[in-house]
Amino acid sequence: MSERRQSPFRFETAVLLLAVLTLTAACGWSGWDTKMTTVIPKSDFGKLTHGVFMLISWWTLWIFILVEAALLFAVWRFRERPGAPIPKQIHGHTALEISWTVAFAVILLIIGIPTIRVIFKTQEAPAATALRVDVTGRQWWWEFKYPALNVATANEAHIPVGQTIAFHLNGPDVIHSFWVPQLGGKRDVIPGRVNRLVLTPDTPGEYIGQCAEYCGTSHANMRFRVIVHSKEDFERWVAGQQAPAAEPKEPLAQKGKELFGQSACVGCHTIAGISAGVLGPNLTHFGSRKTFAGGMMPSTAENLVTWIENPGGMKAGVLMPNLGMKGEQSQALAAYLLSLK
Ligand code: HEC
Ligand SMILES: [Cu+2]
Repeated sequence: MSERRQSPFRFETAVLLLAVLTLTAACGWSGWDTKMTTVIPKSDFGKLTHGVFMLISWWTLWIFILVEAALLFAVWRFRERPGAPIPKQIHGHTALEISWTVAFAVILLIIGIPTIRVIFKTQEAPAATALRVDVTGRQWWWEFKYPALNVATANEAHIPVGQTIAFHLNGPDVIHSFWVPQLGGKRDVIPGRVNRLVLTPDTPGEYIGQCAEYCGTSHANMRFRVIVHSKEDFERWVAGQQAPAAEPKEPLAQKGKELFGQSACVGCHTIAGISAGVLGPNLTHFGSRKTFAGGMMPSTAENLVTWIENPGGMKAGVLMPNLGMKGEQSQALAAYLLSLK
């Protein structure tokens, strides 16, 4: 053993304490209201699951404090002292044992009953008035279809505030998981089965979603957005999506339209009135979306050119092939796609 005196507060302890203090100081409650938070829910579903989470957190916190306090007290009270006698030795204490067994059984009930209630509540069939959105999780992007509205889009779901939404989740290839931390989830998206997620968003805004079940190379790049609108804004969006594809006005975009119709693009992508491919996202109103490629890339002409010339360079493993488009070809295609508002 070294001669160095061991102080009870070692250097590492001090650093750890400092780190914890810095972290906690940085996050007031508003600091928690981030895009990926689960602790500031913005839907009834999110609030239900958050309620159970907080219930369990508070009970476990109190139990932790109680047990640690008792432990520290015992360590301090019965510490070894020169000349002190050995304390009275006790084996078994029926009353104590019965009472802590009962107390913890009661705590388990307090946690268990609301948990089971929430499990059943969040599995209930949606009301007939719910707006149905069919979600298809694919390697590695999300398709959103609104059967009652005849709207199809990708990676950016739009929904109205205060309206119950029934997401019907389906994945034709492998298992994915639908997760919008502030609104709800995670719910698995499983081939050969339709899972449901029913929620009513209560605050307009843009929420970030992410595939939460490893599904292959670009799993981490399988993001999406849910945009919660006021009723009027939602109706405006729907009207825009139901409109026929825009006719390009600029010569470059017109050239893009021609090229699109003559290329393999039509085999995989739908643009209403031009093509009906289903392997890739519907592009009829591509220009109305802020992002593409699973919510990864801002929809700018520059990004689109890079994508069209080499999709795999932007997104590993991507299922869109490199079709050898170059220079003016890819610029024309990008101009055309962006004109499809
Ligand atoms: C073999 C099928 C296939 C062909 C052919 C194809 N694509 Fe794609 N495309 C896809 C798939 C699959 C995706 C989704 C990729 C991802 O995000 O993981 C995609 C994504 C896109 C996107 C992004 C859409 C979005 O909203 O995220 C654009 C734009 C696009 N393709 C344009 C084109 C153009 C232009 C052509 C022709 C030059 C083309 N594609 C040819 C399958 C194809
Ligand atoms: Cu995934």
